[in-house]
Amino acid sequence: MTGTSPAVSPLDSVAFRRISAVSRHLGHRSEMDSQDQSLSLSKTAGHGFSVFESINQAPEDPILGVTVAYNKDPSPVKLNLGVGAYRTEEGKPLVLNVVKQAEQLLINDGSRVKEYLPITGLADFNKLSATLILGADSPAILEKRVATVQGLSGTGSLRVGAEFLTRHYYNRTIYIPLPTWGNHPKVFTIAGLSVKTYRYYDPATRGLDFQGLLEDLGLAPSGAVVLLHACAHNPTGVDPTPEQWEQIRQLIRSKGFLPFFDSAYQGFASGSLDTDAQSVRMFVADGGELFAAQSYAKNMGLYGERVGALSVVCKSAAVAGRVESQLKLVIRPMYSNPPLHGASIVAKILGDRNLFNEWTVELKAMADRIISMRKQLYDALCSRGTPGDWSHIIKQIGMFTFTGLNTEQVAFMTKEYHIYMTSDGRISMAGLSSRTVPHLADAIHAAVTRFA
Ligand code: KET
Repeated sequence: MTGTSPAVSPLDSVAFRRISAVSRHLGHRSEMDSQDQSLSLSKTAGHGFSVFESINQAPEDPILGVTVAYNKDPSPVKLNLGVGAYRTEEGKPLVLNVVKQAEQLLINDGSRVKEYLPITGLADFNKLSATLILGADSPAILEKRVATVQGLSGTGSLRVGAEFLTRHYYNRTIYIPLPTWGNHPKVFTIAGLSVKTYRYYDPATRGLDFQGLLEDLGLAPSGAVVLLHACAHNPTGVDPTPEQWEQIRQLIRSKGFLPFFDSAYQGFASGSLDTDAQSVRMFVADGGELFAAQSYAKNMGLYGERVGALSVVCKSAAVAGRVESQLKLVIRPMYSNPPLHGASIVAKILGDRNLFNEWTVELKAMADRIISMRKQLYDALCSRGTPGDWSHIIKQIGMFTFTGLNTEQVAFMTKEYHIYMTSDGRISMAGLSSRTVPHLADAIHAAVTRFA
């Protein structure tokens, strides 16, 4: 009770203090006599006045907001090529057969309970995840110098890694490619890192700006953290060649940078889990340290299960042990410990030779379908005589094509053709099917000829 007025309840007075603080922060309100404001608050309490009255409407997320807009569109021909989520030839979400089998095995196992996992997650899952990305014969694993914790898919793993770096690493600047996945700068900034960019994509060649990359990283202060997409760079679909990776590795090591790999598409780029992990493994082979965030959203289709991992490759087992102890202090106040179900599915699949082999076949089929969509879209544009060179559609790799379409063309395609994609012209090839390719090709043709 403030005691200023008998009409003001304790709740009102708390609410008043919060509103005043927020208002001062936002600079929204003019100074008002506090007693008057308490009284006016008490009058309106229970009649629709919210303590959040002055809050602004936030914009939709640039990627997930595309799905929100798509869902509102009643058109029968609408097509969602926004979010990177795999669809079948029939345009339906896919639950992998191995995932169904693993879930059945889990259900049939009467000994399973729903106890909390440790802060670091499911131990088997962590071991198997490190092996998946680093390779079974990785010296770092054999020497026990990898600290792995289960994370909330790729995003959560990146976030935990970033928070750890803010607390324990001397250089709090992270260099991210330009462009990159739209959530990267947000995740790293909110974790307390300072975000800078390095050139990555050259719109003129629709390929890697390798010279720009080397120049920008060459000028970065030693010790900086450098974010690298392990494969299938999002949104560009442009990856360095193995020779270019080797040059990047030499530069990173010579300047004492700390590489932080984001591996959200292992198996999706080439169809091979090992090929898509080569970049990471090169950096482990030189004995240096690194971070790697893994996601099972795409390669196992476990999007909504939120299952991923963060591995920190260290110089020694002793350091890895201490790093793990500190990762626990990051995780505990954030979400306490990770969810059980998704990690149990992954551990079943990775830990069983037959399920693992079946998974690689299903994964390859998804990757191949995407590659065939690239060919079909490319052919469809060629046969329409659509102005421009569209060969980047078949050269780019992974889930996305970075079409080169501009914001105006994208808006036109959404309005006139009900095709939904991110405003930077990225399309998810995994959302296409043989049935929908002609519709997309018509739309691109119309957009390109109308807005040259
Ligand atoms: N890294 C990259 C490069 C990435 O593209 C995504 C997801 C993630 C991490 C995180 O995924 P998670 O579901 O947290 O494991 N990208 C797609 C979905 C999204 O934006 O959330 C996308 O770009 O469409």
